[in-house]
Amino acid sequence: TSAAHSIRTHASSCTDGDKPKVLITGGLGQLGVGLAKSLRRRFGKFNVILSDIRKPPNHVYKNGPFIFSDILDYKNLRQIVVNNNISWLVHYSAVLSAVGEHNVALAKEVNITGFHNILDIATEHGLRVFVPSTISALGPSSPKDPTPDLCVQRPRTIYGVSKVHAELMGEYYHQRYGLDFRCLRYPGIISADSQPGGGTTDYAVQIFHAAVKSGQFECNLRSDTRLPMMYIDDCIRATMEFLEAPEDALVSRTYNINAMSFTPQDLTREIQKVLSDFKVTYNVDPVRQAIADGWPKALEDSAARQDWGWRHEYNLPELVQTMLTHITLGNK
Ligand code: AKB
Repeated sequence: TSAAHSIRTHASSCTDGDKPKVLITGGLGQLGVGLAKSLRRRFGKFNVILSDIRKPPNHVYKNGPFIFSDILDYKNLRQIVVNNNISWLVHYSAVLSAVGEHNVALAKEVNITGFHNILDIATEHGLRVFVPSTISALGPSSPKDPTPDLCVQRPRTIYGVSKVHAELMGEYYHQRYGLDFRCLRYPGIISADSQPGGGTTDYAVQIFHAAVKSGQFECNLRSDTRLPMMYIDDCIRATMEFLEAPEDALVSRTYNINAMSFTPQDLTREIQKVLSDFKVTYNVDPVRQAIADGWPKALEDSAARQDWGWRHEYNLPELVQTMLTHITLGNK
């Protein structure tokens, strides 16, 4: 499409002078290190700062700047943005769906109060701000297969409520104050080198490690629970392309992105094509199952494909091959 073409033209015309300075919050979660790696390849090692409230493993320090940042500390966040001349902020700090249901007060503080700090600082300093929403922003009364960009959103988790809040607040700040707010609704993300923390889709990462390590896995969702999923490389590329999309290509500020959908049973069968002795048993966690039952089965993402050229590369067979190869090689 012409929009996709203009993104590529824009991206390849980035000169040294207009390279963004990027801050990633929640950088030690499932996605931060991978996104930092891609952003550094594109904009230079020192133009991308990873941050979190925990001390990272040594290799994270070696690969580029890492600093302490607490999104609940407004002054600290503002100082970082000012001292480092930050122009793009990728906001990955969040308490995920399952953990959020066990600690609503913490989820509310991090996901809502913390996000308010991000919004205010981004508006005050004219930053481009990227915040992921997810399938969690939909609920039992949303259309499920597929879920359009615009529809009923009545999630029943604090995590989902906070994601709807983020979508709406970001869009409001965009139209009210001109904030360059960008938001993608991610499916469950599957990665080999990084672990998710406390989500409902986590089984789809853990199953690969168990398959390689012990040949058996106890799944905490029912075998027929169909959810939208995406391999991390697709997620990072989507985020990079969306971050770099010219403002005039963006008809909307919140887009669905979709790749594949599968159930634990589909995933097990695909893994068994490679590891024929792999066995899965089921011990359903009622909290996670109730969450998953309210989520979409697939996201309708034609607007993302049309407006800024999104396309996924990994379907289930490629995902399984790639995950098993990475994990097997990583264990050697
Ligand atoms: C979770 O399961 O909570 C996350 C998500 C889909 O937002 N992975």
